[in-house]
Amino acid sequence: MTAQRVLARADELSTHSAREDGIERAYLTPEQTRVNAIAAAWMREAGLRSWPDEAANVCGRRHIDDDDRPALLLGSHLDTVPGAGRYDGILGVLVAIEVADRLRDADLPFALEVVAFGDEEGTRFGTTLLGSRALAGGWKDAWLDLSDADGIALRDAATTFGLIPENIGNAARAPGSLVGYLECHIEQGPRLEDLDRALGVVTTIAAAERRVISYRGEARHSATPWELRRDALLGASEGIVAIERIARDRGSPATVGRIRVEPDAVNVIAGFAEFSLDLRDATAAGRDATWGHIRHELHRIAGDKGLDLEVTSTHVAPEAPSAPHLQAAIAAGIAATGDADPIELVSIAGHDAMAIADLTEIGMLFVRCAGGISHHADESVREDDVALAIDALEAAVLHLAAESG
Ligand code: HGY
Ligand code: MN
Ligand code: MN
Repeated sequence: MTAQRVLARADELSTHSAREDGIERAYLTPEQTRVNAIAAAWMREAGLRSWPDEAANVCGRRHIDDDDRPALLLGSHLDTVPGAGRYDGILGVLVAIEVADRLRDADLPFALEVVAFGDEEGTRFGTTLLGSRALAGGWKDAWLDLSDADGIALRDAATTFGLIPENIGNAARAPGSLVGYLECHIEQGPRLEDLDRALGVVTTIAAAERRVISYRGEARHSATPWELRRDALLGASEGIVAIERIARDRGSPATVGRIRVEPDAVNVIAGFAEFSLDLRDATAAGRDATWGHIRHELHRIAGDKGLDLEVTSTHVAPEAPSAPHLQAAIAAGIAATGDADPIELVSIAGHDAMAIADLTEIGMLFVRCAGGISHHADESVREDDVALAIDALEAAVLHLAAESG
């Protein structure tokens, strides 16, 4: 029953989108306002007192936890990338609500809270994990000056959303107010499916860095002789192919997802080309070593083609290891569903847990998703896997309760 409800609720949330042709729900948008209200109502139905925090996250705490005991926090995010699937983030919030519902009257040695973060993807303002970093105490007021593709400053988007921009940092939870954070999330990779497992334990979340890289040459007529050209788009193209070669050889996932060219005209040699780079690795050291090789090649290309190279880092996150006792609790939860030898996985995808790791210890439960597909409308999960995920997360909470009882 509850897995069916999770899938039905995911379908309902998917209808709140900025676009007609698919799912897009960014931070501080009217779509987020709507899904936050719905999630808050579902939290209340599950026996939680719910409230919006100063950073547009939705929080919930069991009614019976009307004291100031530290809480075990369960959650994930409700924002999406453009053209998203129905389950990235959303599944984790809905599974957390189901577990809270089942444990609404359970006698636990800690309080139980649920959170729905508002900006895990970071696609609107360029940096990511804004909601979870605010809750973890890492908010930077400088982010208020970030702006989106339409030139809307975060400060103004926050005001329009109903926040007080100067108060966003007050979402910070006191150190010691949490005993840990557990996040259920689709794997966003093919490993569980390849190994025919429904669930997996995350050992660590990969280190990541996002950059904006640009080449500046000279816009010229497309009749310009080759030897007189300083073609920024050609430089960027060669750089992007080099990034793939170097990152692949070194096993560091790298993605160039965006490129912008000026003057962007058919018969004009590009004077300017700017592209994004999302670079990851199981460790920050590995990520940085791969970047060193990439940077060297980008500079070589600039020299060869007479271009000016500029690189700006827009987001950096170290690897986030799961705490051993929380990994053990997740493994015990999976074992309680009948999988006696739970699979351990590194998460190459980033998660809010990376931000929460600055405040408390983290653990993650992965759920099989068809073909490992994510950040795409074809994202899908099986109802029986969702049922196992709810059972496993509930069992993990009870394992922690028994351990710390
Ligand atoms: O980029 C990521 O890995 C996450 O989906 N935000
Ligand atoms: Mn996610
Ligand atoms: Mn995502």
